[in-house]
Amino acid sequence: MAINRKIYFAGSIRGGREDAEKYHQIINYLRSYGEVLTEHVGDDELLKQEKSLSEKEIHDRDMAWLTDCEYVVAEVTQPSLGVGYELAMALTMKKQVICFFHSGSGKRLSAMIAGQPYYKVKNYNEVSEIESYLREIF
Ligand code: 6IA
Repeated sequence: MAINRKIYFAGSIRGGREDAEKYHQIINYLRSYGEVLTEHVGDDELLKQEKSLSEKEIHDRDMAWLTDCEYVVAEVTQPSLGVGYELAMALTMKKQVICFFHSGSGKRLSAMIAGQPYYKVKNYNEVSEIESYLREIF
C-alpha cells in the first residue's frame, strides 16, 4: 500500500454542514489509502481551529494542498461554492478526481459536475458502499 499517497478530501463547509458525519466516515475510509490533507472538513472541532486563519490563509493553504495531492475525493451532495471551485481547479491541475453523490438525498447534482466526464461521479445510498468503491479505485 502506498502510504505516502496524498488525498485531498472536499466537502461543504459554508455551503451547509448537513452531511458532515458522512464526510467524517469517508475520511476514515480514505485514511487506509493515504494521507488525508483536509481532515478538518469532516471534523467540526478541527474546523473551529481554522477561525484563527484569515480567508486568504485558508484559500492559499488549501490551494497548496490541492497542488500537492495526487487524488481529489469530493462528497458533492450538498452544493458548495468552495467544493465546485476545488473541483474546477483539480481538473485544471489534472488531478485524479472521484465524486460521491448521495442518490437518496432528493437533490440533483449540478450539470456542471454531472456533465463533465473528467469527474468520475459515483452514486451511493449508504456511506458504507463508498468503502468498496474506494477499494476498487486504490
Ligand atoms: O464554500 P464552502 O465553505 O462550502 O467550501 C468548502 C470547501 O472549501 C472544502 O472542501 C474546503 O477544502 C474548503 N474550505 C472552505 N472553508 C474552509 C475552511 N474554513 N477551512 C478549510 N477549508 C475550507 C472555513 C471557516 C471555518 C472557520 C468554519
